Amino acid sequence: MNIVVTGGAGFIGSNFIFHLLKKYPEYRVICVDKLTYAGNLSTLAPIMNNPNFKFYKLDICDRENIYKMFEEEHPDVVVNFAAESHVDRSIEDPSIFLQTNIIGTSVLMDACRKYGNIRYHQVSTDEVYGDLPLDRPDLFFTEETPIHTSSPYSSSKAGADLLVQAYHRTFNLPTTISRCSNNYGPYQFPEKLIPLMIINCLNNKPLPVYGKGLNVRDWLYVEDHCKAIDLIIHKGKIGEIYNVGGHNEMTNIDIVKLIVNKLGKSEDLITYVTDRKGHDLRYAIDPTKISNELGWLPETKFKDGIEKTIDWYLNNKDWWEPIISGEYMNYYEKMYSNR
Ligand code: NAD
Ligand code: TDX
Repeated sequence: MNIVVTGGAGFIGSNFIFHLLKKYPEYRVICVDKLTYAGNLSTLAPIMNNPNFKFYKLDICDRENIYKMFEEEHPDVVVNFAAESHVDRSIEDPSIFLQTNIIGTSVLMDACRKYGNIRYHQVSTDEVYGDLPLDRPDLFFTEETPIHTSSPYSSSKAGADLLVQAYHRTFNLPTTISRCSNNYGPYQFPEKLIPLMIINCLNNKPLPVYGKGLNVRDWLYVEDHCKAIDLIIHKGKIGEIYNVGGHNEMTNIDIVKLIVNKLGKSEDLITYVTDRKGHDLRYAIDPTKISNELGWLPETKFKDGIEKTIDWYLNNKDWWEPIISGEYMNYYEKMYSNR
């Protein structure tokens, strides 16, 4: 089996490639990544010489070269992780989100149609459902929850999801979509909550909590997300959407305090800053469908996953130090100074 994984130099895509190469040594994995600020080739260094792995530095919007890659590689399955993925950046400048997340998705699906109706999986997000109120813990996102987006990021992901459903209905393209909650684990870019807080703690820098820190996210260890996608591409029903989440809701402030305490730092580092515009209050996934139909269950408890993640950042400074000393510093200054 030849599997094209787009966005494989990013956080979840790289974890998914490691998962595939380990579990299916007979598969060929072809990674396509533009290497934006969020893509990191050093993540893939240990597998670059694996004969079952190939890397293409390529933009998913580049139709001509995407078609060439399909002609060379004959994929059986395409799993699309490639995206602009950070909500705060989408608020600063939405345009690249529309380009990569919507146009890129259509280019990949056109290639799938052109080269033999190839199986296509879209990695989407629970953010397409908008948010839930904080005072209704009985409510969860199901696959039937209407799309109702808040940020340019989530709108672009929702636009892509609608296109995927349209390509399935109109062209009979064999598609599936997964909508997962917040992931955490190794190789996550330090602009996202958990790695940002771990790294700032280690550097004794202020910990910028948006608003009052009471927004709720539903955290899932990245390996559990990878296992869910593995099940969907092998056993999922064509044309379907699967929600993925582990019923692990926490407020942001509780996450930050937990990290501070695990690292033996002072809570005085916590600094409340101006809230994110349009900030979603609560995400909470109902994963009943994927559990009942495909037997998926989250395996890593948050208390173990967060320990593994903190240990990973402690032991892999070589991975993140070059990131935070480069262009990221300009981003950080722009986002957080005088906030
Ligand atoms: P990430 O930002 O860490 O990685 C994205 C990768 O895509 C990077 O390697 C980047 O270089 C690449 N990329 C960006 N634009 C590209 C383009 N035009 N062509 C080719 N490659 C391009 O993101 P992530 O957190 O790993 O998220 C992966 C996917 O999962 C995204 O589609 C995201 O919407 C979705 N998702 C993420 C989470 C989460 O908590 N991180 C949760 C649910 C869904
Ligand atoms: O410095 C911060 N301070 C803070 O309070 C940052 C970076 C975040 N936050 C808050 C905002 C959110 O309520 O923490 C929460 C999590 O923020 P992010 O890590 O930016 O994630 P989120 O906006 O929830 O989106 C993530 O989950 C869904 C991913 O980035 C998306 O790609 C995914 O689709």
